[in-house]
Amino acid sequence: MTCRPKSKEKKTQIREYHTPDCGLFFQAERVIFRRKSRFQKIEIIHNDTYGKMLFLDNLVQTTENDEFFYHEMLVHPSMMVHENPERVLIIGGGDGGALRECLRYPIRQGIMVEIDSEVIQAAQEHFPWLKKIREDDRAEIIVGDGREYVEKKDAEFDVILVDSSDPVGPSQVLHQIQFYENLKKRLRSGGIAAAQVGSPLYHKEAVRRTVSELGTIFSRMRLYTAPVPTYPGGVWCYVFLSDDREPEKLRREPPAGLKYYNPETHRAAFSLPNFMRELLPGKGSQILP
Ligand code: AG3
Repeated sequence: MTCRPKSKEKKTQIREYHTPDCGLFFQAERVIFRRKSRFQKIEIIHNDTYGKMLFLDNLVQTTENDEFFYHEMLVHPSMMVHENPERVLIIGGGDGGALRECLRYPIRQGIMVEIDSEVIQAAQEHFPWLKKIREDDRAEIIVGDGREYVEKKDAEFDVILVDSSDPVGPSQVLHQIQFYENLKKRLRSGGIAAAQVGSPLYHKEAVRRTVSELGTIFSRMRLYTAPVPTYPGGVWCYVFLSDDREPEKLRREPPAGLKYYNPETHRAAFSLPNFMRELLPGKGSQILP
């Protein structure tokens, strides 16, 4: 089926290049917010297909209509496997989607450390969930550098989630081995961490390097995957990191109201296609028992 463009009228488009010769474009019915912060260009547009969309330096981060794929799969695999997640830390994730998913559980505290206060402000104004999070006493939002936070603070967490941007560019420090060494020190025993690690197609070498390094820090490093329609290549990679937990044992019923995550999508996420097995150290299979 071919689709005709909506109108001949010239509207603003944001184009995200995935390689020098391909990418995705999104037509802005309205530009809702555009500003350069100390760290990056922040834009929120309204697109009739995806709703409100947040871009940082021209890279799609969150859209109202497909954010659930990404956030549910970043958060729930770890939260469902941990025995009793009470304290959760999120590094990055200024739009609040990851924190919102954590607050579906009866946790005691969820802390989000985001470096760019202007991302938080813009998201709070334009994405409905961040306002609600602000009213939840269990949630704490800190404006600060996540890398320094895991290095300097001595707090400990049951689950730590890294919701950074791509493994290339300004977020690169959040994909480096030193960051994960410090992050591990912030995990309580039995703790689990998860992180997004990029596209298996377009960030292949970065994913390969990250998983190989993480395999030296955590005894259990599992690569998993989920579709995210607006991200480059439509398929995204995450890692599940722990010293003693395998991702196969789910400890509770999933919270109500999820749109993507369930025990079957959980299992399926860890079953890797061949080209992704190739990215693993030892190139092994990691099919769950
Ligand atoms: N963090 C991962 C964004 C990766 C998108 N990459 C891209 N469009 N090239 C998303 C933050 C949402 N909480």
